[in-house]
Amino acid sequence: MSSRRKIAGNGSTPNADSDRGVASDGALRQEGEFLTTAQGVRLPDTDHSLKAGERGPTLLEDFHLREKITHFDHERIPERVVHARGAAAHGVFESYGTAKKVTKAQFLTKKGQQTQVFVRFSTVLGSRGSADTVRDTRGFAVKFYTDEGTFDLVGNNIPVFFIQDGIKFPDIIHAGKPHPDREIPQAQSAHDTFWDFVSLHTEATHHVMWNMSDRGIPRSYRTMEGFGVHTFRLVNDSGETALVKFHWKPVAGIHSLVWEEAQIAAGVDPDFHRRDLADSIDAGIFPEYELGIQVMPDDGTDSFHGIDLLDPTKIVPEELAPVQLVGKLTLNRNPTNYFAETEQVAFHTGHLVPGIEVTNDPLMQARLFSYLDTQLTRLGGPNFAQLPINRPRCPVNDMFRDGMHQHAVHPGLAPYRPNSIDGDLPRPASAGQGGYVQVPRAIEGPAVRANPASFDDHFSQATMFYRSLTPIEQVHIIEAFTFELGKCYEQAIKERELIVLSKVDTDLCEQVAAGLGLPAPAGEPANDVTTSPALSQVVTEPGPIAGRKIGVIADANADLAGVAILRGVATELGAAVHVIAPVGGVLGRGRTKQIVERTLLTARSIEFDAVVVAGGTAPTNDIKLVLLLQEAFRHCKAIAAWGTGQDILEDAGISLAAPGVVLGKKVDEDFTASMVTALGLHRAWDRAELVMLSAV
Ligand code: HDD
Repeated sequence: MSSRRKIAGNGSTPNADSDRGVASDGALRQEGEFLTTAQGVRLPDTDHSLKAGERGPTLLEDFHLREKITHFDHERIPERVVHARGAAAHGVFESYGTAKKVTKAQFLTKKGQQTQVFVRFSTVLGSRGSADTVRDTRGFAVKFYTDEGTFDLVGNNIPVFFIQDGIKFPDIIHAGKPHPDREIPQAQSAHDTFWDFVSLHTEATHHVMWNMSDRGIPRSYRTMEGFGVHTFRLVNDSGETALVKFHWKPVAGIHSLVWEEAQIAAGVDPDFHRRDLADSIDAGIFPEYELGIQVMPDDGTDSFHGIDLLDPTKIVPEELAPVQLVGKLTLNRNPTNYFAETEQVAFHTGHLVPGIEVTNDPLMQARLFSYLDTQLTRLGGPNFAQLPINRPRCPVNDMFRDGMHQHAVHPGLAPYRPNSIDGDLPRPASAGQGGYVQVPRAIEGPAVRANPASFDDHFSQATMFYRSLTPIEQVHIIEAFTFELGKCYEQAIKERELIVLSKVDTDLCEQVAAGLGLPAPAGEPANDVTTSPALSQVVTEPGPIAGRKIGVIADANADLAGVAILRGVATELGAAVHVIAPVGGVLGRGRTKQIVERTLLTARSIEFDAVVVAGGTAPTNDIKLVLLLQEAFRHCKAIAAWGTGQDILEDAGISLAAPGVVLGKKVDEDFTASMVTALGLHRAWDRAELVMLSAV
């Protein structure tokens, strides 16, 4: 925290070299002790405008007033047309060296090589100020500042996309954004235009299944997968090519919220994911993800086991092409300034380095145009690559000149090639000199607006996804469809979407129809799909608990020594303990002293992965405590109590015999071990039926 507050420079000599404010990473810093104008002139007062007398009108000559207001008037830039709401972090990518056989991209080939990265996570539909936990796809965009130039992997947390051709992108986004008349609903797909579009464009079905699944409401950015979505062409040192899909695997495991939690969080803490990311990094619990690749032969067919690799609505099941791990990403530094870094970072699918090439996927092809284009409006001109966050960390000599916001002072006379004035520099680089030389590929065919026949299969993988999930995950999908379609006004749209679902899975369709009070249409879902167990995110073995939050209810009478032991065990494993008491302050003293970080007024269950009642805590009839415990119980989180804390659980209506409820006489090894296991399992899904989580 404190590092954010540092002010550099002593300000005694405004023009001293050390005080010019240009840092080693090229970023302009605001430094110096004294308040100045933008021109560096020191100011005596910024609270009173220059007036003709104390009660007189303001004078036009007040250059400070005009400069201050003018700058303020222009502080905002257009938000991203999609993915406007985001949070980001700096980090480092370390290569395992295992990708060498498929790519010559240096940042992937050398074992142990470290590359600086900047990662921005986002939702898609909401505006910049919208809530984090809405049901939506999440962006997972990674900028690798490699020695060979910047590589951007602009992916999502869902491995497929709504549409097969980028020409439909404005249409799907128009449909998903708020209705144009009243501009509601914000950051939601639960409205008529979204369901109108996806029921008419059935290629969206597979992506919609993922959105309606738990993947649409991740627990945190730390616990979601990332996917490059498209198939890329990788080229190795010998010029051999392979078709590859990129995956990010979170070390903390893949975990989601439940829908009620997501809804509560959207109101109680709209910054839920943003806060979690920043707090984790501040606490030294660095989010980590392993980069993996699925490698398919580049045999000229652009398909693998009958799956069209150019169709971005299809995955390659991990059982057919295992994900091979090639490196690890660690996010270890929060941005210093949201606007300068997170807002101004500009990703582009065309930011590629030698060894990584694109394919003919028509969605990818359109993206290659859109990302560069959008920055011109968003960042106000063609020189956005000079902004500190976008600046490559390798030599740049592009012969581009001038334009809005030009920061460089270019020497020389001849920004053209060849030239006889500037020593014929800069020179073109051959492939051997690190030049980006595309692998020659034959391109032919008539100019047509048409898809290959293989793109017509809109349902088989949607069926595969649904049938690969566990029953509780399927229940969540049924509930999500029932909720979202239940928010639509147009009967015809609901009926059309039910026809779509009838082609995915009969039971799914019937249950959603029952929830909507509509007849289920008969469909013909594929029966012969092979399931892919890797698609389920329910864990059967306890995973790591780093980054998890445990809320401990206690008061001055509680067994604070027990709280201290629990805190010690949790901290050792990277989890955090927060004491929740009826009122704020400090409990106890000495080695067992506990600072009250939340009161019953400021705490809500959604913040915690587990809630524990400390032995000795006095019973209270505060309804907020009952709500806290019941919510955590209903959301199938680990619940625990020791000693007389068990009575408080019972008083709140918690069944002590329910799965995932950990009880003990005191905080001993058995108790803490059971807690760690319960937390590592993420949820006690066996409890779901008991708590009627499912209305279906
Ligand atoms: Fe996109 C932003 C991911 C299809 C056009 N996209 C954007 C961001 C992510 C993605 C993560 C936010 C980047 C950031 O944090 O700044 N987009 C995807 C994925 C897609 C996809 C995974 C499909 C596989 N996008 C897509 C298409 C188009 C765009 C088909 C247009 C033809 N996307 C944009 C954009 C954005 C953008 C308009 C808005 C802001 C920006 O680019 O910088 O150009």
